[in-house]
Amino acid sequence: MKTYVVLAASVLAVAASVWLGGLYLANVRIVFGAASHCIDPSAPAPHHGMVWIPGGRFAQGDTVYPEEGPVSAAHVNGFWMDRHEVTNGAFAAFVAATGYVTQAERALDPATHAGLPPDMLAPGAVVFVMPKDVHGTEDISQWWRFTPGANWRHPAGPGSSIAGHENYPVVEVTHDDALAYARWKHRDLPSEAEWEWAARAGDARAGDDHDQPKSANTWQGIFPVLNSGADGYVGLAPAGCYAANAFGLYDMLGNVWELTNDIYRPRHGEAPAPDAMPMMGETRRYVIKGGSFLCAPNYCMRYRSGSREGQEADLAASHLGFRTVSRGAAP
Ligand SMILES: [Ca+2]
Repeated sequence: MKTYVVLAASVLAVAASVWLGGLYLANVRIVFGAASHCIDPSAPAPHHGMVWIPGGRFAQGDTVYPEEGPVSAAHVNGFWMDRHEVTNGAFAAFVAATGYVTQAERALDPATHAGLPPDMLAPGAVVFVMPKDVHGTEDISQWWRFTPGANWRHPAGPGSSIAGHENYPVVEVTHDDALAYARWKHRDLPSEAEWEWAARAGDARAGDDHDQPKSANTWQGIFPVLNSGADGYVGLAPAGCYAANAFGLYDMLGNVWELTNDIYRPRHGEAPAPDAMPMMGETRRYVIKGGSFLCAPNYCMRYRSGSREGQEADLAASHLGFRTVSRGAAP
């Protein structure tokens, strides 16, 4: 039997949603630190906020965790890509225009989720809650909580809000939600290779720099109990607060994990694992990329272009978002 706690085990980065006295403080800005200025997502930009990613050949993958290998030759054609993660404001415009209801706002069908306890069939999502202390890092239920009522409007559960956070990345969305948004924009989600090449920003070699990036929203300190906020944020950051890469893309590493359109396989070039295919009581998994603001040197060193995880298709999480691509003509 596969519970949602186990399902969430593939999601190794963690959301820093801090609850204190009932107040949601996930996105508190730390005034010290090295965060640069943030972009204005509403500012005019070519091709509706997208940048052109030229095609290229590159060595896909990395060597830190088994699922990143083997490093394999890959090629992608040129495409347009959102220069930053899709924001709450942009997603709200989509919902207002279409009436779309996200998966976390709907109850699960017990017929397709046999074995889940009733309270986990309720509308909700998984939320990171920073523990005061932990007993090792094997048991992720020490900081991940399935939270009824958590969704993109209430990313830490009932009582939390995105008010004033229109420029923050939308979270608690699933692959279906992200794809629905993309289709509404006449766009698509990136493939894993497209995403990785875009994050590589023209460097065709497999990454040999495995250090924590200096300009990205990641976790400084000892995960999951101590985050110094040295990068300027202890939780989510607004989109575009750190230096863009050479392609002009913001937050490809860190801030939120980003959904792709590729079904997760345990290794590059291998057939889908049996558990990657939908089975009774289980859900398909999709590749997510880039790590999140919860990736730390002592846990989940996935703040790299070659890192990857498999995310359950219908499981929304407080550290997971997306950006879109368009395979239109070159500029
Ligand atoms: Ca990101």
